[in-house]
Amino acid sequence: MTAVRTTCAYCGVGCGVIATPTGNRTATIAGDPDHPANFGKLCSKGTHLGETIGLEGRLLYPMIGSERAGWHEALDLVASRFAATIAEYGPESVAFYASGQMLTEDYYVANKLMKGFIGTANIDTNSRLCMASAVAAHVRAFGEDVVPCSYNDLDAADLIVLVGSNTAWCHPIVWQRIEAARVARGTKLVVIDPRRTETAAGADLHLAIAPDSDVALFAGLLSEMRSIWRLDGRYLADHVTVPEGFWKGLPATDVARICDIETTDLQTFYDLFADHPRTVTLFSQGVNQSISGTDKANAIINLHLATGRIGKPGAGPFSITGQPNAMGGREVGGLASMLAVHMGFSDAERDRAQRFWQSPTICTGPGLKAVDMFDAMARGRIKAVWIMATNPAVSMPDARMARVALANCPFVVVSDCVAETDTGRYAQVKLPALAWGEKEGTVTNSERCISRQRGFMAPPGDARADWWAIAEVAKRMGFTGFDYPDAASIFREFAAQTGFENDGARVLDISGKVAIGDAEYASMAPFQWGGTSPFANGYATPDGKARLVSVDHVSRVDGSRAFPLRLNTGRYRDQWHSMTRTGLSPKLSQHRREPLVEIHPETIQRLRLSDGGLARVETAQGSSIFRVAGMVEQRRRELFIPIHWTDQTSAGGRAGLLPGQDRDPVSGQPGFKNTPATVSAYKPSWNGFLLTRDHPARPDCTYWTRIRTAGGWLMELAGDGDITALSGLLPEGERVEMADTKRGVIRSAVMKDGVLQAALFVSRSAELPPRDWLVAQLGKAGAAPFELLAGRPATPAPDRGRIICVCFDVGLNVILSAIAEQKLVSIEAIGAALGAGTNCGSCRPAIAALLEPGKDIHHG
Ligand SMILES: Nc1nc2c(c(=O)[nH]1)N[C@H]1C(S)=C(S)[C@@H](COP(=O)(O)OP(=O)(O)OC[C@H]3O[C@@H](n4cnc5c(=O)[nH]c(N)nc54)[C@H](O)[C@@H]3O)O[C@H]1N2
Ligand SMILES: Nc1nc2c(c(=O)[nH]1)N[C@H]1C(S)=C(S)[C@@H](COP(=O)(O)OP(=O)(O)OC[C@H]3O[C@@H](n4cnc5c(=O)[nH]c(N)nc54)[C@H](O)[C@@H]3O)O[C@H]1N2
Ligand code: SF4
Ligand SMILES: [Mo]
Repeated sequence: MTAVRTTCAYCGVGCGVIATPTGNRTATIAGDPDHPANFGKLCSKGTHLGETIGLEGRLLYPMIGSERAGWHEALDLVASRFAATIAEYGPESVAFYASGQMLTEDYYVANKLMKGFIGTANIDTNSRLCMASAVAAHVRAFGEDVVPCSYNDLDAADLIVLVGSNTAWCHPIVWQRIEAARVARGTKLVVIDPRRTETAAGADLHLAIAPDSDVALFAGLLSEMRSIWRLDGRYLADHVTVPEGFWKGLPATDVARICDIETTDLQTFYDLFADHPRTVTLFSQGVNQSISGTDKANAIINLHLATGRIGKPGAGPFSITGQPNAMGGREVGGLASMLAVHMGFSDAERDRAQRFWQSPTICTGPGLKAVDMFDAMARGRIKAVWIMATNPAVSMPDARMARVALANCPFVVVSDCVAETDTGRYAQVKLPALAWGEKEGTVTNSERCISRQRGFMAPPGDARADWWAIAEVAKRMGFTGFDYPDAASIFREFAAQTGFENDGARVLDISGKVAIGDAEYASMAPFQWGGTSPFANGYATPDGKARLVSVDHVSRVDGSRAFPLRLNTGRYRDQWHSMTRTGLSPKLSQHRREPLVEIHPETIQRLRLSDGGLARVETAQGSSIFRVAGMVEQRRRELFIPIHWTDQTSAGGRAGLLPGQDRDPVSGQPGFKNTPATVSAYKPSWNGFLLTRDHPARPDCTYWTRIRTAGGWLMELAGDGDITALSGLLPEGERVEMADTKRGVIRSAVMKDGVLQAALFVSRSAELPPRDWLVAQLGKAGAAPFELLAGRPATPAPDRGRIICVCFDVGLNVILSAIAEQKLVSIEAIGAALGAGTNCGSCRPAIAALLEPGKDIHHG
């Protein structure tokens, strides 16, 4: 079968992928050597896309309640309920909650329907939780939401500053590009992050600043550059408006204290910045997800404007996007705070949009932002909502409140490709969407490069494109202008809108593609809008000048005696959000098997927790149980937890329940990274784990988590009380066991024709056998029953240790002994000896850490 060029399903780097179908829903995946985002490389998530394209767990048919329905019936119901709600309560009583994982074509149709036809701007997206602060900062500084950088600026920079970005894990191919620049031209790297991440570990300088002290840091840096005459007076005079009192408002002293870093480190940062005019400052969620997120982003942009480090090769403030199409959503106008194609809500802009759409009405002003939208549902003001390609019951701040809101909303529609999600449980109607590898359309990556996602598999069941479902509902609501035969026709209309009465006022203009034919769309190569210097002809303000913005450098997150610690949340290298897709991949599930709460060893001791034990993390919003991991990489009194586990995969590890709804006043983006919290030991009366080939049932115990393995599933379990009922988790079959429930021990294995089907280990002491060998036996014959019950082979093979390289299955101990025995001193030498790190390269930072003497390798 023929190879298809498409774009990766995951992050905003937007790597080109070549997928070659090899059978029924199987494909080989390779990087596209011609794609300008990755030139053939793929990270671990992209590399293992092939493990996620089966039909396990897919939503294949529309569902009304718990009944399978036909599309006609489902669409009629959605249209009639929306129409009836609008008729009775007005357009403001309905909403769409969309996502940066929709394609531009899907997003365009959703935005047009809501803002032009239903007539309210109550369409917001998960980008509110992700990019909204960067968007707001761009608009304040540049007059338009345009990222002024491109990836090739990273190749040309002499200094790269990463702020609140775990690039090595979350944008691995951009990270590899940064590494290449460091090798090629000695580019200096500074990482600003409270945690010593793998990104920070290899940097020239890591500033482990106090949470939310970024504004002080960047305002301080700007003040310093001014006092040592490093501002670009010419650039300021020609291209920048400076508000009154701006310079007076900058803090000059106290910066090291506010940031809680050494003055010498601060000075090193100042010196590096002063000495390297070609600077790129790349930022993501440590900046955006803050109650001062917009000010943080503007503090960074201010610095670049005032030093003239923008619009030149190798220089600029670079907000990197999270989702594959976060940028496309911003372009069409999917945020409630934008109208369409980078226009706001002035009379002229609304009139222009209405004439373009030839729509019966137009929204009057901004709509409800995500948190306000869910709040309005909770209060009964939003009575019908359509959620597309996002899982807010997991990902909203104070997820318990989001669930209360969903439960209170009379009509909830959920479009997803997965049948069972935490959000789907609240839906009256579920609509089956096409998934990656089936859908057709475009995405825009972090550097404004638009590229095609192409299908290479037939749509399964009754799944249909999101744009199609939205257009069908629009037609059923009696609206004209939604007769789209295909994605290409929508793309042409979007392209036309970007150029409509634009006359150079907005940088976003792809109207050159208006007349693109179907064949040309089918073969469209990636292209960047705005070029490498999008503001070359002036900024998108009336006077063509950018604006410095006065920022507030005091963090206002208030703790209390009950919650004296700070809770930070974020991502793991090999999982994607609520794990609906990466969770299907055994390879990707090896990197982290449980949700950990990372805590400094001193804090662990002080709070009498046990490293490797369980602990309950609690905030004013809720609590959840995590596995404790002692990490010297954490600041003291700070906690870090991952966002990936859901009700589908665990009873615990639920990050979403913990952050509050406090948000940035300008962007409305929640402060996910700095929540007052506390943590206490949870000491279960027993611990255990279960291995099964069949999809395991939900156990009834206080703590469990489930992940995929090559042979089935691994579940970690812990709880209180009776353990006898746990044997019920095992399937029927020949059982071999060694149970002494009185003493609190169960060791059982279920065999069929000598093949291990399942195994259960429970212990009232904390002692349990290691998992790796047993995991490898699942679904296989060969191990003797006594070996299985012992949890190890009679002649033990050397323990490989935790898997570091998922591509080649190379364990920690294998690498450590190779380093020691073969005297390996570089990542390259390890690669040559073991293969580790030579495929996707995502584990290279972890391997680098093993080469650092004295490094804590326990969880790293
Ligand atoms: N593996 C993987 N990659 C992903 C994703 C995924 O789910 N998994 N999701 C994608 C998406 S949608 C997004 S938005 C991106 C996010 O990409 P990142 O922003 O890189 O990821 P996060 O882990 O959310 O947070 C980044 C860092 O911000 C730090 N931080 C916290 N508070 C502060 C602070 O006050 N100041 C500073 N300077 N730093 C702080 C955290 O310690 C953390 O290390 O990743 C994308 N890529
Ligand atoms: N505490 C905390 N919370 C956070 C964050 C944090 O750092 N900390 N980060 C925030 C950020 S940056 C983000 S981006 C969000 C992400 O949070 P979510 O958007 O809620 O996470 P996903 O798991 O990516 O949800 C996407 C859903 O869409 C489905 N899907 C995939 N493709 C399609 C498609 O083409 N059509 C349809 N209809 N469905 C599809 C998937 O199966 C999945 O169920 O989380 C936010 N929440
Ligand atoms: S960096 Fe990885 S996840 Fe992101 S687009 Fe590229 S291959 Fe996909
Ligand atoms: Mo995101």
